[in-house]
Amino acid sequence: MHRAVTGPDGRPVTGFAVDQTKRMHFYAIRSDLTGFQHIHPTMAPEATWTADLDTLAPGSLRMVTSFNPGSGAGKATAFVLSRTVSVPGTGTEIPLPAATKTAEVDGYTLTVNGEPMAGMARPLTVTVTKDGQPVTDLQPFLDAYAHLTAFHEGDTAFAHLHPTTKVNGDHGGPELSINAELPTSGNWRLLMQFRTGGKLHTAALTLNVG
Ligand SMILES: [Cu+2]
Repeated sequence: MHRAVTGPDGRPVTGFAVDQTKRMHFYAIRSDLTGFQHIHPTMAPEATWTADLDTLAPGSLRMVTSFNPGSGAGKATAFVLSRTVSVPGTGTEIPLPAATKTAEVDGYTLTVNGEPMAGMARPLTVTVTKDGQPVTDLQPFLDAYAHLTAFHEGDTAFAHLHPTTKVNGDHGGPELSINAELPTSGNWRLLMQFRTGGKLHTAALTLNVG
């Protein structure tokens, strides 16, 4: 896939600020909030961005990009652009799992505590354990011990949650503090990415926001 970002003057934007170690973050999610992909496109000299997506299942897909122009009118402003694309074929919608406090992935258990409220910044904690023991060897991923992305049920609205835990070497965990600010109430699919032993893991759960 190839695309350019066009500025208010109609010209391609070529200067991008680094945010969480990357100049552009790109996400894809299906309308049923499955099939999450988070990748980092690369920019060619003519300001065209290229991203390699995994194979897409048929159905409706939301694509989201976030970036900070490094100059011009939008300098230092975080932009989120999104569009919906249709992947041809017969797709199956998977019902959204019920809201839970825990998610399992690759032998890890992530427990989310807190009471997120729509439109308010609220603290959440994510605790990472493995075989019942606290995990303390989280490695930095994009300048944090976890990268959390959330998509709203129904309209696939996008939100990004920021860990406030400072990064200091390969020994993050077991508890991560998150500043959760989700704009609307209802169910959000929360994708939690973290790294151990050089491997990236993605845990997911449904978070209910009051
Ligand atoms: Cu990213």
